[in-house]
Amino acid sequence: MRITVLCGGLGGSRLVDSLGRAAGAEAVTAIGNVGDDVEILGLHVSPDLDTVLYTLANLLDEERGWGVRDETYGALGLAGELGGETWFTLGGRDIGLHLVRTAMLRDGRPLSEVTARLASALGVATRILPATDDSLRTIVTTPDGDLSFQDWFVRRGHRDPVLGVRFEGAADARPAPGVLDAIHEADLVFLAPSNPFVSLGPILAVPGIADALAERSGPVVALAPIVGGRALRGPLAEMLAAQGHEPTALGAARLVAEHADAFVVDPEDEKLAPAVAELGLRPVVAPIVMVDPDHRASVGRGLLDVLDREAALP
Ligand code: FO1
Repeated sequence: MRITVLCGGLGGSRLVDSLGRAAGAEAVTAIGNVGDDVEILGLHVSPDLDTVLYTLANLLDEERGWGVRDETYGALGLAGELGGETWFTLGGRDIGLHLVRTAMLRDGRPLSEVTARLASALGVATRILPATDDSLRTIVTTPDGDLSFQDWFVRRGHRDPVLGVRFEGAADARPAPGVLDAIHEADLVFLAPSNPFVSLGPILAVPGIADALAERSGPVVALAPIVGGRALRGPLAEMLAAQGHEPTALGAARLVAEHADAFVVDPEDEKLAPAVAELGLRPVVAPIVMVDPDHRASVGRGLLDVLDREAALP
């Protein structure tokens, strides 16, 4: 069984981990968002790729949902004393990874190759591909003007209402090597329970990726990023409401309906299944809360079993 997951942020990395624990890490390919990438103190940071890397390498600070656990902040502290920017919290071990990534990028290696090398060095068997090796940056439009993603999310604490989102560079971006094949050749493609605006949106904006999903003969299965009216992490519920969408799993389903065949809701949202079906999506009900690493293998197995029973698998 070959599984490909389009993912961003914590929800995405948890799904990749859950499916890897259920089907084997080598069976899974993760296609990650790079719209959040940011240059801090001269270092290239790829937060969403790193959340997948750190989750699978068992290094993630699971409590915070980003960065490495048990970090120390001596490097950032001195950078601050010297007048460097400190609004983006980089721990010492995390900085080690960014140093190596940045050096390899400056040597002219593409982000996809750099990511593969980092994964291999960390003992991660799952293939992690950036959606593109080209520059693509998420820009958030707010009442105070346009902000780069991390300015909006971290520097300003995602308090500004989001009026719209665009992806700078997307029109000229090409899918990274292996991305389209991973979509075409997988038995099963998942759209992770990631924010559809700022995590899945930048991936789907890369020309060729949405077409590859549409051309598949096998199923594309999206997972609800909202359970019981709450996003498990992040500002999705507020973003849905601010843009006139229902802040529920159904509101999120509407945003991915054109790209998916099936939509999985948690048993807590079973009552939304008929409305999901009206969107032309096959509703699937299965536990999808993957917060606790010890529950992830069973969530992954449960998902694959229910999709198998519902004949959504080949
Ligand atoms: N999120 C924060 O809320 N504050 C931070 O200081 C912060 C630092 C950071 C450093 C490395 C990294 O990989 C992620 C980091 N994040 C931080 C998370 C990140 O901004 C977002 O979670 C993602 O971009 C959204 O998917």
